[in-house]
Amino acid sequence: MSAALGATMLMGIPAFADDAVQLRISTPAVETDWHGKMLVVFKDELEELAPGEFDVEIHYNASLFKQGTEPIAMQRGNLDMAMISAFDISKQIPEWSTFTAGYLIRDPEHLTKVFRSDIGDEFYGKVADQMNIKILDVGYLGTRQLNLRTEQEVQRPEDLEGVNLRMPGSDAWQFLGKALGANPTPMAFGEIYTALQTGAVDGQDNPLPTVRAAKFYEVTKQIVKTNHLVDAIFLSMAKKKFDSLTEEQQENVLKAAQAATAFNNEKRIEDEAQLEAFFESQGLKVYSPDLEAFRTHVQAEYLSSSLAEDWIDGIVDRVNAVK
Ligand code: KDO
Repeated sequence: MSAALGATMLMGIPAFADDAVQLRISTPAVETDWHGKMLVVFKDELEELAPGEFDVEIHYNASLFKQGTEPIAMQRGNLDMAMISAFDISKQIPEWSTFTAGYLIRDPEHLTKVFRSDIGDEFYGKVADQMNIKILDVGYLGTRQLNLRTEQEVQRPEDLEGVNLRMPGSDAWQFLGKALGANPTPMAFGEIYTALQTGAVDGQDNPLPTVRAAKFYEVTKQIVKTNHLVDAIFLSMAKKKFDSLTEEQQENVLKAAQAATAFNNEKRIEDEAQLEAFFESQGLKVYSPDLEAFRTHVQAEYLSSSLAEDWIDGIVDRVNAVK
């Protein structure tokens, strides 16, 4: 033990061993959103399971890597961990765009069951083999809803014609915006608030807990509960890093990841059930549109798209069959 470490321990201040494994995590999330807090749970849980063995550093607000560049940063050995989306993965493994499709996954329970089934094993295996990224667990990011600064009521996809809807910057995200009937505009998460405030965009889509955590309700007038995507976030580690851990450390990392996603999922589901009242108290209109019209339109757009050409035969039926 080094003299410095010995001295710090004597003072009762937790210290990391000289050889603690550094885990740097980068995320565009704000610290107060549930998946932001989920990373703290991961860190604390790991510290409890393996005191002093890991030095977890969390970087919020895309301060370390730009949104969407995390997989490449992990692949290049510049980043240890991130929460990546099916959209990020589909850039490198096209069949993953299956999980970017609107109205496929039914609810958070279905999401967890799908990824803890043989479908998850198969799709995670591809990410490990083709991207050198180890998915530790799936978390529920929430069900995406439309959140607009305009006042015109939206009941059907036609009502979104000409509406400039901010969507994250990748083809698969832009496709989702188009499939909803809107005019999608690519933009990083960190730029949304100002864009809504200045009118550079007419709206954005995100799950309700994120609309609150990022304060988008301050600069918008309505929430249209389209439920268009039951969205996932995959807590992941560079495979090289994961493989460098001892078997016991790997087990502890996986346990900590599961505790973290369980915390996130529980809080998020609880919040989604009660946030409507909060937004109304802030003066927003919150309502359900013609869901059948949205579902039919979006599903037809996906099934006839070039994205679906890359989907594995029978995957939609397999996902639907998970009960
Ligand atoms: C967003 O940019 O709208 C999004 O919700 C996309 C997700 O995949 C994820 O990157 C998320 O932002 C960030 O974690 C910020 O909450």
